[in-house]
Amino acid sequence: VEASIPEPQREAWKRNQITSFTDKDGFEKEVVRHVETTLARSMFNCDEIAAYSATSLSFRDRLITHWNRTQQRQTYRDTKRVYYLSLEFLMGRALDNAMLNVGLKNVAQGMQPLRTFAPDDWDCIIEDVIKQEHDAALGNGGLGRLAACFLDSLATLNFPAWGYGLRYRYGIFKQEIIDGYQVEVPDYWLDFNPWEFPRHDVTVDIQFFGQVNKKTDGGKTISVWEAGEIVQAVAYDVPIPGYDTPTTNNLRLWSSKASGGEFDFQKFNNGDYESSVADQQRAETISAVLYPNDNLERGKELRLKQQYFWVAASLYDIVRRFKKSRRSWNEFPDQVAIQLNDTHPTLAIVELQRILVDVEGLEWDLAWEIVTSTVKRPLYCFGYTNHTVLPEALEKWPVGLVQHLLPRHLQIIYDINLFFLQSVEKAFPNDRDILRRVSIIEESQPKMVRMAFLAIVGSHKVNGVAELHSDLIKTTIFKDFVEIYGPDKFTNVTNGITPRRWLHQANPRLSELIASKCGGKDFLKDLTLLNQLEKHIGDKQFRKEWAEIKYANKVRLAKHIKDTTGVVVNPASLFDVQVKRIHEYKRQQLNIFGVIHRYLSLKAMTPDQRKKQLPRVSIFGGKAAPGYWMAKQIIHLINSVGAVVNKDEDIGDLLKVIFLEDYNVSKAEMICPASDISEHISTAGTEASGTSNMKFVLNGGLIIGTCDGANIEITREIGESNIFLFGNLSEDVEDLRHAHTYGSHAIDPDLDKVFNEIEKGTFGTPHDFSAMIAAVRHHGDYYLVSDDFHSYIETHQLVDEAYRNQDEWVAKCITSVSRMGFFTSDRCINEYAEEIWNVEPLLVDRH
Ligand code: 7GP
Repeated sequence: VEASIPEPQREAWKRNQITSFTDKDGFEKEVVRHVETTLARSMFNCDEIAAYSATSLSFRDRLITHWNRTQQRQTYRDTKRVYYLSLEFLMGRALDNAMLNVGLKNVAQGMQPLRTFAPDDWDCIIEDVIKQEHDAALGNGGLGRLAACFLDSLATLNFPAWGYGLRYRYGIFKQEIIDGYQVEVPDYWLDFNPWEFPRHDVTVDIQFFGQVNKKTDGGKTISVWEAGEIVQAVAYDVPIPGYDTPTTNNLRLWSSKASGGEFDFQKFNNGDYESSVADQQRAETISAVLYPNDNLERGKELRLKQQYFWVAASLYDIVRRFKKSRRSWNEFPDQVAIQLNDTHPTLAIVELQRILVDVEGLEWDLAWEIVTSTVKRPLYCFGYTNHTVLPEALEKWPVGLVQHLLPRHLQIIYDINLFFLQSVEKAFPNDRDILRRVSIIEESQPKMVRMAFLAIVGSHKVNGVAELHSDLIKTTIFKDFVEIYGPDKFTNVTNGITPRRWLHQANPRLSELIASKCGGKDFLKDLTLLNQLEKHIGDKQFRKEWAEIKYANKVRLAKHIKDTTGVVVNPASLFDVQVKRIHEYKRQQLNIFGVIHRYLSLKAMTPDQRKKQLPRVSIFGGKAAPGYWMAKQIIHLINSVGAVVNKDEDIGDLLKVIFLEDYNVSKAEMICPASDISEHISTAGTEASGTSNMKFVLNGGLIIGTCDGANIEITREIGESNIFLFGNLSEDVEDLRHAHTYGSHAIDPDLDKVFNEIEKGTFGTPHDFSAMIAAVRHHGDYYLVSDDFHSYIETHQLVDEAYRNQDEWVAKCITSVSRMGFFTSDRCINEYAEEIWNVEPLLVDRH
């Protein structure tokens, strides 16, 4: 590449090359420069925000040079790249991560210049600066956070990889709790965001609506899609630094804008002011908000528009990059691996086929061989990851809506389906029903496009996210496809988390202690090295330090609880945590019913008996989708129980019930290290994997859980004696549900007492909670709350007993951490790279 630049220019660039800071002095100089010149402030008005801004800009400068070099290197070598398409990237804060990954957090510690510039009463320390940053909350829950962990691992392992997503103006809403109820407040996060780079020169025109016309061109009939509306996609790039490597990958987020400028001046000049603004606003609406549903699909037109807008812009970009290499089309799967994060980007399959056939003029069959990577083996183009078996989350779009919005795509979907069904018919000539079952078009009223089926037909590999989940998709929702394609198309990649953020950043003291026993920080890049901890379990001093760190983390959380809720909790209590999206299948209702049971038991005791009880703090957190009424009732019940229990003088410290407002990534970083036991208690077979279970164990907490998702593999790794499992098994769920519906459904007597207490009005107006109770008593108890209640309560008693023996408890925690190596997202990415993408790492030289 360099050779194309004339010698004198090249020399001038080299001579003037930017040198990044490497020490405290260099860093402080940069901070002062940014405060003065970039922010146009002085030492007299340098507040916390300015300190954050200048620190970020200084680290950002460092990242940019690495980022540029990484991109140049990847372009020059032109090896296969991974494109991770995800509607959600739940990134959290960037500054701390950038400092740690670059390896220079120490130079920022102390912040000498800002300390001097700041007012006397402000003790400027780096932790306060970090807290100024607004979370980048472009996601709902597990699916979006997984994408963020994967980006961290892709960069750390030096894979040439890009993320593609949407730049929502509003991320997931901010949750406030008012009078015990959730209230949603918009999350405007873009006020000052130093981590994104607008690329006003990288734009794509995206079309919608209109009609398809046939034209003949040299004896060939081609389809021409005449647009009804055109919207412009503008790229915003976010650098993704790897840990301890110069590799800095790119996350490209698309923002929507009216095509052809701000607004239609013609209309404006003709006096049609309202309509000129309306067009602009309609265009900008596409990337305006993240849909706030987790594990639920609502089938809204704007959502489909978002999907196509993002997919079309990303594919245009990918194809443009591929075409620069002047290779032949059948090398496309050799250069490009596209991972579909759930079915949201499935239209990418259709869009690529459209580009190849309509725009590039390829024959249908050749184009389809390229799309499905059957053109030459083993080359992989599309891979599809499924994240849920919940029927309400499986995406389906009405045929009429697709026809209206994307007329040409509907034709292509019908053709893909036709050829697919013909091949199925050939393979299963005696099975008429299979065609109905596997058709991409569901013959319902109205007809629907089944996105998961389209994703399977167009992908080379389909994976689930934990062993049980991957087995379940093969035996339930995608069973017929295993028959059709054989089992090899389906695989498992158990989820993982990045230890950089979820151990080193969230729990720096524990990370240091571990490093001192594991021969340094290498475990952050090879998490299996944690196994060296096990030989130190007998070391009393080590166990003591371990316990001290946990206690300090609990003190920090207790302070946050006091500051935000006013409730004082004793850090010596057992901290019992359930933080995740609120959902009936995740069963926060089971947890709060269990808490009520504990409260009633305590109330029934004599003061002497009470003295022998173990104090507990039950901590909840999580957002409910704004339209999910039952989830909101669950939040209300938790807060109502807290309001009664927390001021009950008979109870005191023995039980506190806390609901933490606005759970998000940065709060998770504070909460995970402070947990003694965390709850992962979904109805067996419903939680695809779960990833917070991994975060809690990695931070030295134990878990209580069902035999579901990754809990099963965590148990296998850490040993059955280090986890508190309870409840019915996935294989029995169907029979139990059937028995509820058709047999007499006797409810657990202890749970019945809990319900009676709620109905007596102990926790406020009973009517507020009647639907929650009725779901169990009268509507079939779909989530098996009653079936699992007894086992749940008993297992919590085992937790109490185990916690009394602190020495053994700490030993269990250390043993568990030492065996968590498998759950790093680095292992996931290596598995994807090998089995699904067929890509190799590419090293970038250090400067
Ligand atoms: C989640 C699953 O519920 C969770 O079990 C898993 O750990 C996570 O994905 C990452 O694989 N699913 C979603 O967040 C979701 O919205 C519907 O799935 C598409």
